[in-house]
Amino acid sequence: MRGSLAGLVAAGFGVAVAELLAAATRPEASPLVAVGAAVIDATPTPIKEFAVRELGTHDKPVLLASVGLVLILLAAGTGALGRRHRWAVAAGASVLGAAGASAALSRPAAIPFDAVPSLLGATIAGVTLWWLLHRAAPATAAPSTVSADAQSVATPGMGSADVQSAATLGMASADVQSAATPGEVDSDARSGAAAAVSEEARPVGDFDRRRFLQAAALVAGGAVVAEGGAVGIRRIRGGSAARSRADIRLPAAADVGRPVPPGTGPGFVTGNGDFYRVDTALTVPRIDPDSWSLRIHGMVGNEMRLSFEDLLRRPLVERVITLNCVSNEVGGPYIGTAKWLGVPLAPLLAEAGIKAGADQIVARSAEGMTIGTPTATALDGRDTMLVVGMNGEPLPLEHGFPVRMLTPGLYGYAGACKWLTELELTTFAKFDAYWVERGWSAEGPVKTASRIDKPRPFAHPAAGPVTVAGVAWAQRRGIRAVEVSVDGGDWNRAELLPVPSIDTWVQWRYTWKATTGPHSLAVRATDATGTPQTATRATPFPNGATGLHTIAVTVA
Ligand SMILES: Nc1nc2c(c(=O)[nH]1)N[C@H]1C(S)=C(S)[C@@H](COP(=O)(O)O)O[C@H]1N2
Ligand SMILES: [Mo]
Repeated sequence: MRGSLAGLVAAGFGVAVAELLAAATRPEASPLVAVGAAVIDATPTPIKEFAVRELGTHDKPVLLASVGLVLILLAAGTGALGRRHRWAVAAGASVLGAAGASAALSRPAAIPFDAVPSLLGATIAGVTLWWLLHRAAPATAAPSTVSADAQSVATPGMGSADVQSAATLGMASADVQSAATPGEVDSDARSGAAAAVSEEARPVGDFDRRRFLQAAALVAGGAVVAEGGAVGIRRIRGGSAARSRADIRLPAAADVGRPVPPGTGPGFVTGNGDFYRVDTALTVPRIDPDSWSLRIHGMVGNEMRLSFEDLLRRPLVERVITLNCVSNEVGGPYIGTAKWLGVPLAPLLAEAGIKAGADQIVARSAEGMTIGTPTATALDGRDTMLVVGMNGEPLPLEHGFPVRMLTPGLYGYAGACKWLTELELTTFAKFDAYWVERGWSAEGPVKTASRIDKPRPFAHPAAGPVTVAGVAWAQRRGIRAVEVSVDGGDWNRAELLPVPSIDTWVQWRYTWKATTGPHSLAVRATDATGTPQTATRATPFPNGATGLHTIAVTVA
């Protein structure tokens, strides 16, 4: 127990100091975040899919808690083993330090310094544990003295005054007996005995429980102070990113495109707070727009570097565009539509001068994501842009502040890098981006799909006319028709509500004459080229789910 406790508080202190140093210098060097991020990157795609599906937005807290649990077990084990074998202290600290440091260094945007918080924290944890175990160790003395002293403790009234007072503190005699038994010094049964006995009268061979607990409490207090400091610094940093975001006055768009037409239903534009979020970032990157810059390099004639100001000085466009995630299951929630404000990418690339053969744009983000986008999609007339505003506000921190990319018609993993810092012109042959390395398709065009939002699955609508409604999407192609089938019967045309462009979802509705009993409702969309959506079920991996969204309802 004593060893495990020492291990826990020592590790807590070391980690807290490491977190404090990281918070004050490079947040990405935090050992917990770095290990968590390394775990995310190393996790096989099917397990990642499972986690996103089963845990949703809780996936990250669950991951961090798991990392914490492993740390707790390692720390307690090291402490317990370290009581007998001091080499275990050095070994445990080395393992933890190496894990944190190598995880931090493995981050794509790492610098050598990122190893320092982990190494320092592990050293502090090791030294602290050594010291605590030293305090927890029995005093050394000749065995004969041990039994003599022990005897006196065990026999109330026949020992020194100190021992007597110890015995009169209400200790059961059994406790005193066991405290007196050499070789049982590790047992928790002696509780209180050593604490009650003064330093001089302390039986040799026992340890000083009070002194140990005081030391452990001191270390635990240090951990709380350091962690509090880390949290405080993070909050100040986060606050300053949020403040600088709040201070930004985005210029008006020079070209506002087609607005959302009248006649769309509620929810056509997704509010920023309701917009789905999918990324691998354990902590939301907090970037100061004043120190942000974008580098355009690789296979270009003129390498460029633009500040946030430079970007805002260029003519901005405003477009309503639907963004969706390749990991979305049939009928799933990872899709949203927003009014985006941004700088068109094509003129920027023209200034940079793309070299022949550069068929891939690799976008890099502040925290090291890489997203590869076909160069053609920036040049074929679609509204591929560097986004600075979302629904009339600066880009929210979670959605890529200060600048993200957006490519209409591509899933997010292939065209929508958040927290953007770099665009490198290269080729698909030369470089695999993050998700492509993990088996996802190099190009990610959105597949035609549709979803029933009303009624909800397993709802109990009343018999009679029931409005069946939802969305369908095929960005870049547009939707020509949506049809609804009841109980596997004929396909009935749904009414389509107006849209601003082919790059947004379409809202549809169909009035169903519902009859009492259980029913299934299915939806299918046909894109504007006349191709119906694929009815065959496919998983999101490797290039987007297919299949018809079908729900069951019981009409009352
Ligand atoms: N830096 C970074 N950008 C990223 C990702 C990421 O993990 N990191 N995920 C991508 C994926 S898979 C999707 S679907 C979209 C989601 O954007 P949103 O969170 O703003 O909805 O961001 C894309 N951009
Ligand atoms: Mo995604």
